[in-house]
Amino acid sequence: MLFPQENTYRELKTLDGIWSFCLDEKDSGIKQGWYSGVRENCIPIAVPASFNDQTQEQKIRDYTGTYWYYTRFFVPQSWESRFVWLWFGAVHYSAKVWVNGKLVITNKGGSLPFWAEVSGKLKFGQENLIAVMGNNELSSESIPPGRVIIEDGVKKLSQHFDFFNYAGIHRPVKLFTTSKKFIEDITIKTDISGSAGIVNYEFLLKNNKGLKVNLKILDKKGQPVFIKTNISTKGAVRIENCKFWSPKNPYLYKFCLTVNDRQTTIDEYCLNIGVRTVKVSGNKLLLNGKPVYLTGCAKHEDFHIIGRGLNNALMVKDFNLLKWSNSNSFRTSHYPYADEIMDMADKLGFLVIDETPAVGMNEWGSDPVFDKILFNNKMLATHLTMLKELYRRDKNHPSVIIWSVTNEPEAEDKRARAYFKKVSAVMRQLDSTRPITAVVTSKPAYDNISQFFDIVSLNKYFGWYVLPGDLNKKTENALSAELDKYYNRFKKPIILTEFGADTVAGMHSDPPMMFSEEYQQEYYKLHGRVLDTKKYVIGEQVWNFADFMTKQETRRVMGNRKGIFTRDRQPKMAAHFLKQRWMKKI
Ligand code: BDP
Repeated sequence: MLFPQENTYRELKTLDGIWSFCLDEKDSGIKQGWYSGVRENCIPIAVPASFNDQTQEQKIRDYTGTYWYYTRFFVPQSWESRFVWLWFGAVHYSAKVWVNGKLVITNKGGSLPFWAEVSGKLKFGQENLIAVMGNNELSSESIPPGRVIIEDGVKKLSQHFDFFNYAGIHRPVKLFTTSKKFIEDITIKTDISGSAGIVNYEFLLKNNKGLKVNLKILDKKGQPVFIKTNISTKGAVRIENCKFWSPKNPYLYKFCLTVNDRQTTIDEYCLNIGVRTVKVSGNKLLLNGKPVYLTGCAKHEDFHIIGRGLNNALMVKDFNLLKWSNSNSFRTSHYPYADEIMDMADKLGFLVIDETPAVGMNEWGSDPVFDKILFNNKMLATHLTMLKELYRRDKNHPSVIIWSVTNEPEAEDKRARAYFKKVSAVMRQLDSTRPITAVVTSKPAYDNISQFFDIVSLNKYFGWYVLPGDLNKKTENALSAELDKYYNRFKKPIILTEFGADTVAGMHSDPPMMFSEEYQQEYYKLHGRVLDTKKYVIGEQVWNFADFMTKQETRRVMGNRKGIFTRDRQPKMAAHFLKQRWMKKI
């Protein structure tokens, strides 16, 4: 299903707002029929947002387990003859949804949309009830994987990633209509031939008997550059003197299909498309045939009170800060971001490394039991499903230039080889038009997985976790040697996808000491000096865009402080330095 859209043939209602929320600590909700009515002890909670930071209850903040959300909504009588769809942008991690007491959706995966056609369950011209049962437990079969442990009768998560396991209805909830015959999917792949753009398209119609489809491609001013009636489900269009999509000119055309049933138009869908190519050639990453160098940040969906929830003002602010800092790219570390963010990246011309939620696939230190469940077949099956779901959702975004299939798995583990051979093969099968990568942090000689990918993406913390407090030649040499070793072994272009230093804003020290703003700035200057000597390095993305919440640990000061912006989006000294540095790089 395509992202919900409103037009003459599709109506749309948002169900965002204040819902009712209850914990189900004993996991007894289903047995007791909680799906058929709002529980008396439920409290108000905002959607979209994580529930964790909305109350004063520690139990709710730190909750691991099953939870329930409810809302009532009105469905107009006029929708009775239509298909009515219920759409969730994302619910972390798994969810079951009931409409008026009837089960309509079961979903797994906390960061991609899911939906169902619910017309048969609705009361038209009346009030209806949605009940959502969510659960934020992670297991050996989930992506990301995790493990639930019980301490003093309370469930806790053994997690292997460094961000708070925020949960709830994180993204918008929508109700929308289509006719019973409708456009279900569109796939666009673009190419360049001289000054012409080639738009290869394919679309899928639901209940397609006797339908005729017309195509119009419109330029930015709404002028048609291509019109054809009665097109087949697959074809190619040539746009002469095409304006290619790039960060400097993120030109979007509108690809509009209309569906006619005899003489009547019954559906329409307009998709923003950008014509561009991405290729790895030798040591270079080519956008529209020209080398491009990535500047920018790895991010998180994270903010005070709303946790991982989508907030439009925050999204706009973040894009403005990225622009301000002369970032031309970001990585959706460590899970797919909201549809709305991807649309904005298309419009504003950002180059996105789009990452699956496969983070924390390592057993570093804390939980030996976890080691046993790593890389099992069920984990692989979920991982492959996530690749497919991510591809299906983001395949048409010109901003998506690289797929990242994982972050920092245990790449030195022998089991990782076969696992990522399969993962890379499936990703390539899904999409041959974009380079693929796996973000690693292993030692170059023991890396079992980078061989399967087009770009080596490295997370390296010299001057922080390695050689802490040292911003001298020793660190500079160690970083330089590590990059060379990686390049010499794999002979592939490298992106430094993470490097950073925890920095408490307002803390100063001269000479620089760890955690001060001066240290972070000098740390980035040192990295800049090394990166500038490496011809095979095609990009740098600092860790992190902004400070973000993590679980409580001795090494975290109310969260991870490696942001170049604070959690409330104010620049630290290093942000000013990077802004100047990146001005010369883009
Ligand atoms: C990297 C992880 C990232 C962490 C970061 C850190 O990819 O998620 O937040 O380290 O420790 O290894 O700050």
